[in-house]
Amino acid sequence: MSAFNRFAVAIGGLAAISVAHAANKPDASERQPVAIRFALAAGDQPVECGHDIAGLGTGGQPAQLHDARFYIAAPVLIDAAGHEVPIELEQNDWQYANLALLDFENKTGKCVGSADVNDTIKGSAPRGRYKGFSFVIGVPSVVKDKDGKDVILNHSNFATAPAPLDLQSMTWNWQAGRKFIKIEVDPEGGVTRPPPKPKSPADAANGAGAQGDKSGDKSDGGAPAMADAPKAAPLRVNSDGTITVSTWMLHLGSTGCRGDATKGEITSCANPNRIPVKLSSFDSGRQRVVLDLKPLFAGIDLGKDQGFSTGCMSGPADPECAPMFENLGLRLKETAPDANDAGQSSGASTKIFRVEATK
Ligand SMILES: [Cu+2]
Repeated sequence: MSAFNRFAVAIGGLAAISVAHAANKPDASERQPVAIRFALAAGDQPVECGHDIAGLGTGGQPAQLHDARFYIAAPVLIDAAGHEVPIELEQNDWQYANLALLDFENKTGKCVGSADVNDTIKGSAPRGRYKGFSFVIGVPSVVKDKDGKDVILNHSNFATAPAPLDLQSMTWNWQAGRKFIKIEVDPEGGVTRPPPKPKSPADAANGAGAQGDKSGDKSDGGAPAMADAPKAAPLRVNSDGTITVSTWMLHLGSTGCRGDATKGEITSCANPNRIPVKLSSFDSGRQRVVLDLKPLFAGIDLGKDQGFSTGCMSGPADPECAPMFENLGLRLKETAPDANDAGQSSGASTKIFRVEATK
């Protein structure tokens, strides 16, 4: 080890100690800027709107990106001693509190959404050397502001929420909160699926926009009700009664939420569906974090959907959510009745992120 490196490690150790004793916050001169880049790929190919993506899922057909956005929270650097040091995020249109939105769709090709993209989180951390990085996929229910007051993040009204929580397209409904991950692809030839079930009279009575207690609506496999309506017209109706639609959708978010979010009651969700991600070896100066669509869609045939949402919208009964949640590293269902561990990390780390050198 060079003298320079020994010096840097010693400084890193001091920084970690001062954080461990966190009583006095290091002043600005003891902090360093942090920028962590993210990328979207399918194996070793970059994924972009308007370009065919090869090799996703078991069907073998190419697919085009339709949407690709996700929220990360609580970004943390890990030093050589294993201490976790929170990154303080800059506050801007992509970052609020300890939350950031990453956006890889630019509204070209088949991509919907907005022209803006964001692939980097920016902030600062105590000066030091760090060897790892961790974060959570998802939007926290509540964070504390500077005065120790609760700020509701997930279950807030997008129309009055600060950016990046102000996007209707990343919202399910007030009670269920945000879509943590929204990844949609259009496979060549479309997605063939059973026709949607006719609504029961009870559903009809509650109206198309019903919220509140409808979030556990079994007609969508338990996904938050109606938030993804209106459904696009099918590309075609097939002679065997199936329909073919254009887009396979992953919408991950909390389900089984209770409490009246419109009254500011903190809503609790049976299935939080937030994913902890830990990259034990990561150098933000030379590497970036890749969300890899190949492991995300492993074991899934994008050309066929067996029921409920086209794709997986976090519904515990949706057939496509079983392999998808396994790939995400989440438990789709409780391990035993009343175990209350559905929607938590399965204990296996998520397969969808990897680290690669920046070019
Ligand atoms: Cu499905």
